[in-house]
Amino acid sequence: MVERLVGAARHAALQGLHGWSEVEDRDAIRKTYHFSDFSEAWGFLSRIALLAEKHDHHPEIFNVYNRVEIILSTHDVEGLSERDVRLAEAIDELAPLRDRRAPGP
Ligand code: HBI
Repeated sequence: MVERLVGAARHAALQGLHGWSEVEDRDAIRKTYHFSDFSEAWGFLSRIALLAEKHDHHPEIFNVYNRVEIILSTHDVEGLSERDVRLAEAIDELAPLRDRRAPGP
């Protein structure tokens, strides 16, 4: 049973993500990724589609040429859950370096 993320657990989960921010008018998170061109952006989207099926969790996707915005929330709880955090981390692993956390020392 998935639960809505609230309180300290929610705060910690959001702190652990890189480049994701809370959507203003609903309980969801968003991040924009940047690519050289449409083909690269679409390659990323194809990989996200496979990831979404693997996680049984599906993002909202907005694409304009070389830019991809992803919004994550969990329908089942009408808000943010651990499932969104896990998918956000997995999507980041597919992202170009410029949109990822800098590697540690
Ligand atoms: N994707 N974003 C999102 N939120 C869900 O609650 C969700 C999903 N994909 C599949 C899914 N739930 C299934 O577990 C069923 O609830 C349909």
